[in-house]
Amino acid sequence: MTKAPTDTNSIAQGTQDGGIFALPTSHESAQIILTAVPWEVTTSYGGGTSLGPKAIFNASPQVDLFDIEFGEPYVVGYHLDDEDPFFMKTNSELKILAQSVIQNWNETGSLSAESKKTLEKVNIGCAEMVSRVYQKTLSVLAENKIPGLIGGDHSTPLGAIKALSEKYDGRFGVLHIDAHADLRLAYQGFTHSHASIMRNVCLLKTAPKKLVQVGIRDFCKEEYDFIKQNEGRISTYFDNDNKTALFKNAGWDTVCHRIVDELPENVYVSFDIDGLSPEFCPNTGTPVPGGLSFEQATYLLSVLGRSGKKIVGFDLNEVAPGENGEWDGNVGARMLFKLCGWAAVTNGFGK
Ligand SMILES: [Mn+2]
Repeated sequence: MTKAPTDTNSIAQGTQDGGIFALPTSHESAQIILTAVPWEVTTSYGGGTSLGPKAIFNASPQVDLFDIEFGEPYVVGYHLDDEDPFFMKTNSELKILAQSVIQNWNETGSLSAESKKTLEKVNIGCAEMVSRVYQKTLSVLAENKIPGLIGGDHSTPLGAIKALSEKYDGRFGVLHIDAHADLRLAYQGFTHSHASIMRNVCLLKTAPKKLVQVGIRDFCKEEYDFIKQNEGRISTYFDNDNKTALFKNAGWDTVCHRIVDELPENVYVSFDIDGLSPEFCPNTGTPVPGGLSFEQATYLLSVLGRSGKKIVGFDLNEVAPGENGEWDGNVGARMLFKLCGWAAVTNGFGK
């Protein structure tokens, strides 16, 4: 079932006086700048990820600021910028159009002339979202701050990764934690589908030189073949292989070091919450059994954080609160705090 998002849920209408994690920060003083992109236009299954940023924000004051793994790097400031109203407004408009395209396709197996026009309109709107995220990320990077994005569905970080690709001339890697390979070419006709994000990353003019995927357990033959054709450039740690290693008594520490060793010096982390076991994200758009435990994911981040490599940016996406879902936001806020913390530590902030 897909719920139509409303435009009455922007973070600006949150109930708290403080910022995210109840930190009294400002854009000027903070070293990590978070951008909310409440967007789920091409969501194909469950809806609600456009409400993810608000759910994470609302749950965030619960997170204790002292962290046993990295102490108190939050003192460098994690600031959530005011939301660009374009995202929520356009998301509401385009999601209805995208659903009509999906419905036409599902019912007839092809697209009518009218649906093709609608599809074109959706694709143009999605390209505008990517462009806004790109411009925003460029401006954060120009201030020598670390960009973090809160989705929305997984189509949202493309513009951020594009900005980093240009800054580093492709000399960085993407650590992609997800249930899905997200390597589909224009899924359901949508150029900027959530299911195409990493394919679109690979298609960037200056693409990151390495993509390392973890937790992947839902993918089609086309995606599997694409991974095999791009050996060296793409390393996929399928959930099946990771679990087999664990069942045969390899330690998770060993698996994590293998994963992190594949990454270059500079790392962007793209974290789809459905990489975790569904018990940690019951309302996410496309949950899949299996996946990482919360601690396996945070341990992987800690191995990365202690490796001497640098987190140059990150996103957390596909968190959806559901009907009365405080839990998804709670898990999301805690994972976001870990991402912010390791990004701060690996950039030498807060030491
Ligand atoms: Mn996913």
